Amino acid sequence: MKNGKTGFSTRAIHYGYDAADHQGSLNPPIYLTSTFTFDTAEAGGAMFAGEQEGHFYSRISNPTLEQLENRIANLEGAEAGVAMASGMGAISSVFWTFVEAGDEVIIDKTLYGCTFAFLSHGLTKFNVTVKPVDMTDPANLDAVITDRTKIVYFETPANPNNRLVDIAAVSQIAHKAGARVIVDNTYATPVLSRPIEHGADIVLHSATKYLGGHGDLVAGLVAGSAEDMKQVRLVGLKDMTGSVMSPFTAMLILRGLKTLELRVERHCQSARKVAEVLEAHPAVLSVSYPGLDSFPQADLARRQMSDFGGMIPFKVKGGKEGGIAMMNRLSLIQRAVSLGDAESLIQHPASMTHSTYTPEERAEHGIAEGLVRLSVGLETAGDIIDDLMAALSQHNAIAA
Ligand code: 4LM
Repeated sequence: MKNGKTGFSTRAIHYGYDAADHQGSLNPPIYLTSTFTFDTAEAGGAMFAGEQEGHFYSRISNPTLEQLENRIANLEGAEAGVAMASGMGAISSVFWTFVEAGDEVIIDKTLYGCTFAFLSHGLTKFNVTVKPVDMTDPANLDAVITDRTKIVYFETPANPNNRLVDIAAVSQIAHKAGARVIVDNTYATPVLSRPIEHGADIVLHSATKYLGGHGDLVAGLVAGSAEDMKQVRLVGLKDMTGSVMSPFTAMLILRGLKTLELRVERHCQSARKVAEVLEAHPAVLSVSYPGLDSFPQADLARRQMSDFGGMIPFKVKGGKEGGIAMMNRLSLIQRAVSLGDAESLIQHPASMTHSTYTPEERAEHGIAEGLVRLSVGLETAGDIIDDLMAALSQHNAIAA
């Protein structure tokens, strides 16, 4: 099982683990230890000097985390991975590794709210120039990129509006200018899209979402070349953020990965049905789902993704008040942020996940005040649809 040539689920279940090395334990043991003993003082010194391989302190590496890091690297088609305490821990650790004062970073206009806040309102305090551009057209990147640009960063599909970025086209432009391409693959997961295969350098995740998959943990993962991941571990993680994942959390994500492909298939199947029903409903103004023919980037979606995910942003009649009233009438679908869980979740980006943008920034970045965002869960699809239809039928009466 070590050649990486078996199918996705086989690798998600087995890659890099041999029970024979662990007294026959079917599942990897959890190494609950902060530190590791040295055979000799010289051996310890050699590890600190990077001259000898081995674990020496769990902020830097731990065998349970290593298991998970190797597995996500394999699933993303990367050489190596690093586990972090949260998606934001992963994002900030990567940026603190590769940028310094005077550098320039180009980001897509649509990003998860706290990512946008970290980059546009945080990193800029340290004399890093952060330029948001609309990367749905790669020509916009070409127009502003310079030899000072160190990182080109985007999500595809983007949170919350599902806009897509052409990874291959953007990577080509970025690489010509000598910049690293970093993709947040939280929405697509490696089941639906593997950005490194399209030319990206680093891929990262909020593993809190689909990878964990059960709404019971907060975690982040990064994958890329062995050299980049060494830097991320020894600079971003070890010294700049200390954003280390707990071994318990690593075990839960290893468990979640076993069913990742199965779960994502079901999320996609149900989301397609829900998106179609929503689009046909008279109280719904618009639905942005990459699997719908009405989706403006449907061709790119088919080229870059094997299916279209479980996230549905949509607008109902009555703007923000209309959306919020509809949310309050739901009973099965839970009002909560986060996504990728077994439970269907709904939230209002402008007042919740994207309240970190100013209203002017939201207007400029295409994040509508009336948008609601549904994360389609693993419940029976008909029950999710019934809940939405019940809420929308009342909505129709009120909106009329
Ligand atoms: C949410 N999202 O949207 P941690 N990257 C993407 C994300 O959606 C998130 C993060 C990174 C939501 C959280 C409340 C595309 C988070 C940040 O939350 O730090 O694991 O990930 O509902």
